[in-house]
Amino acid sequence: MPDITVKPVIKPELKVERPRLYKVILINDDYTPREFVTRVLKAEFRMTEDQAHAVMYTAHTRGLCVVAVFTKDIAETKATRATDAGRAKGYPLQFITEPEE
Ligand code: TYC
Repeated sequence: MPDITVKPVIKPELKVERPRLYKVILINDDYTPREFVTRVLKAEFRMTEDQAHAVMYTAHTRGLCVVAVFTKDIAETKATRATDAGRAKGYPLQFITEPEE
């Protein structure tokens, strides 16, 4: 009898997880002009006038509005840049980030 040893070949399981996404949320305030909020949304989040106006108006009437979702780094960078644009003009405009469930 030939001595044959069969070695099991174990294929490593490839587990690739999606990166967790973060929401950028626009917060309403009583001071920042609507037109300025719309302009920041267009510039920082590449929205059309209509999209930006709809997001601004939702935050204005409901208190906040989810602007978009990104990976953590991009969400934080965009929220900071958009908040800083308001601060540069003396407005309390605020964009925050929050992980998606
Ligand atoms: N509430 C502001 C005003 O009446 C406009 C505004 C809208 C400010 C949305 C912030 O996230 C905001 N001038």
